[in-house]
Amino acid sequence: MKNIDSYTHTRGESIYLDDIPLVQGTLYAAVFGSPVAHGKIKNLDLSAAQSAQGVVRVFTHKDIPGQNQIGGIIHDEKLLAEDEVHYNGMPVAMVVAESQEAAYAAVKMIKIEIDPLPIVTDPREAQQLGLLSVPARTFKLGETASAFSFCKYVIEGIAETNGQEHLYIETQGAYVLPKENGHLFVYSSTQGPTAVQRHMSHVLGLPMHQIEVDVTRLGGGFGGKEDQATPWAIFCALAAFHLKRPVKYSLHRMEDMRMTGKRNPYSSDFKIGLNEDLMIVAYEADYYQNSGAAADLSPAILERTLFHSNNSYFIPNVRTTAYCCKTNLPPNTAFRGFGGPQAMFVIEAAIVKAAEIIGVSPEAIQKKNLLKTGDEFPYGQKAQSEAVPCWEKSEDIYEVEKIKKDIALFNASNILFKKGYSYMPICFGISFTKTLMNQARALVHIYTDGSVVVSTGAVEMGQGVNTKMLQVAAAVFSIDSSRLKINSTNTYRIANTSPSAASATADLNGMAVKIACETILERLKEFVANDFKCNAADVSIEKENVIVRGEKVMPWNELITKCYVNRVSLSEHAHYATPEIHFDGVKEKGHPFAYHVYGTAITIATVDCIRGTYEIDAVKLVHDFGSSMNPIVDKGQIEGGLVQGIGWMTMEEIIYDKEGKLRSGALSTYKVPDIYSVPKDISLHFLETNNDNLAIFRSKAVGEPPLMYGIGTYFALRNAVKAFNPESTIGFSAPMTPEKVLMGLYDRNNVSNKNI
Ligand code: LUZ
Ligand code: MOS
Repeated sequence: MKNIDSYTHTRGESIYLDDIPLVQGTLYAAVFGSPVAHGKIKNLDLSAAQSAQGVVRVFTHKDIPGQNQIGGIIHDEKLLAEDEVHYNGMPVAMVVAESQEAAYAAVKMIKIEIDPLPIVTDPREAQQLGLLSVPARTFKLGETASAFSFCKYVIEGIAETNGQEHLYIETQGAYVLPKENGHLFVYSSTQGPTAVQRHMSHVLGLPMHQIEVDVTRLGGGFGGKEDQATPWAIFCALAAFHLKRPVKYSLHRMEDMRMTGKRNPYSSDFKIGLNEDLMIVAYEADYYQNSGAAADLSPAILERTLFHSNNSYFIPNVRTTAYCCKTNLPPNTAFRGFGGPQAMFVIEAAIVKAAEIIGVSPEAIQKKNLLKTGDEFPYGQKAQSEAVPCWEKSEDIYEVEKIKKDIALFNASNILFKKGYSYMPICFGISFTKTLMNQARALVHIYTDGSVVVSTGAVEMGQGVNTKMLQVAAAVFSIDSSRLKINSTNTYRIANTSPSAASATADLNGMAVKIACETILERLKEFVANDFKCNAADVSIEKENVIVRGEKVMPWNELITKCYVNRVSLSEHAHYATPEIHFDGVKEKGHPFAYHVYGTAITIATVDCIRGTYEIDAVKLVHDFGSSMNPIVDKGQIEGGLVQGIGWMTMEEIIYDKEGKLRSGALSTYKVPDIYSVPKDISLHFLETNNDNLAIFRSKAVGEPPLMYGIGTYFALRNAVKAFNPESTIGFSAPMTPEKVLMGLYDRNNVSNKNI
């Protein structure tokens, strides 16, 4: 099925938050954020703002009727500051005015006096000071201490990854309409409609049934709207609640960049032990996660870091510890991969460093240690499928030996340009790590004309999930896609949704759609069987025709009309909960994932050794799709994820100064991949596998895994730098910006990105 949004997208007719026709009387909100990163509020002077032209009212925490609390996992985050501020940009007050311009103008008139408190921006420093949002967690398999003593090689090091700005094309925003009897209708650009509803209910002191959250689609989310869409919706709701007028807030890009959290930066220590056959025998890592000023989703992200410490490798002895370090930066949050990519960078760095010291190629170590079916992950789950087929297929179809020979030849005959390559195998666990979140619901109605409407908890954010939902219904009913429509995601139609996240949205909601459609189909078949005096098993629907014992007896719409006339229900609401998964957070063991997604990327890059600039020549992928439901949609996810991963690993550089002020807060200072930074060649091989029956129609989740292919780019570039300067001490600190490449080429102590 073609992406159902393609027609309106290409014509510019798709409706995003800012396209919703305004209701008369709409007011506009703007938030005043703290100008400093840490301190006690001595005085807040709102008088000028309050009397400014067009201003209706200025709100502070004192106007909150319920609890001033929006912390999702732990209750450590206020919607509006009370006595203290914890990061630069932390909301302190909100202006509501007759126009967006008036609201912004009044925000500038707010005066605040703050007694400064010490500012911490570095996660290791925070850990030293005991500033942890949650206690540290440790995963263990085997016994590392004794295992290291048997290793021929033991290598230690440090690996760091910086944050990443989500840069969804549509910024955060919401539009809240007060209805009768205290009912609030909420348009929100959120991945988590229920999260918005739940927190709004706490802050306003309203039962959840008073709050209806509705989402047609997002212009991108990438995790940035899993939790952090919530405050903007509550700001609008708070004003709508008091003023009984519609209130809208669609953030300016620079407000969004300054006030919202990003991918968590990590600084990590690793220790890897290998035997003489290059088998990895033991691995230890300590992850210092920069969580920012509140926990937000960081504790869950930290957990996923621990789940992915071994990437695609089997390691019999593992000890990993992760620290959720509290700093004076905006609370960092979910971002495609959710802590997994950060862990995978560390083990890849460990392998590359080990290879250099031992004097072998990294792929010699990588290949030897790939996961096989039955291997145990450090958290107790046994692999139900394996990393080997993708790797072997990539060697085979991409003629790797020739690639290596060509690169060697190129490097031998060029002085000013050098090429490097890398292998990047990936393994990503599919399911929310919190077992309870792995549930979804769907509502399916067939109307008397035979047309069908489907509602689910899935949020469309460009990933094509709505198209997949309709594919499921079309397949079960065997009807034409023109009969199908998807409804907006709405908390009145579908309650208690999990956010659209964890790559699991199509699986969870698709399974619910499948169950709903199958239940209706059974009723339809029973009706026909009754009518034709046969068994339901003798009845089928094929391409819009009812078939009884091989014969067409009536078309779809006639069937539907007859069922209606005979009072057969044509609607169903279904629930799906992933079977088999569980996790014990005390023992840190269990079976948290429905299945794993695998793949391998081979990356080739060229460095300009005078300028430090580079190009990605090719990324050649073999990806385990199971059996893709929609290869065009899935290819889009692979390409987009890859380029987003390359951006994170190369040019995207978030810089906070020592005062906790964002210095890369605009698109002029924060470079994201454009069409020119896309690899010249992206080859993609669809590997078909059929071991994972918890994927919808065996079509494996594809949202997050491809981002991690981008990690290969870091190592390909590093490899090219080493080809120019074998003595280079270039370390493992992403992003690999051209400046860092240049310093690596000429070996001026590699400078880490954390402190400027
Ligand atoms: N969100 C979440 C996620 O709440 N739990 C997860 O396990 C997860 N994984 C990936 C992305 N978002
Ligand atoms: Mo996400 S990082 O799947 O919201």
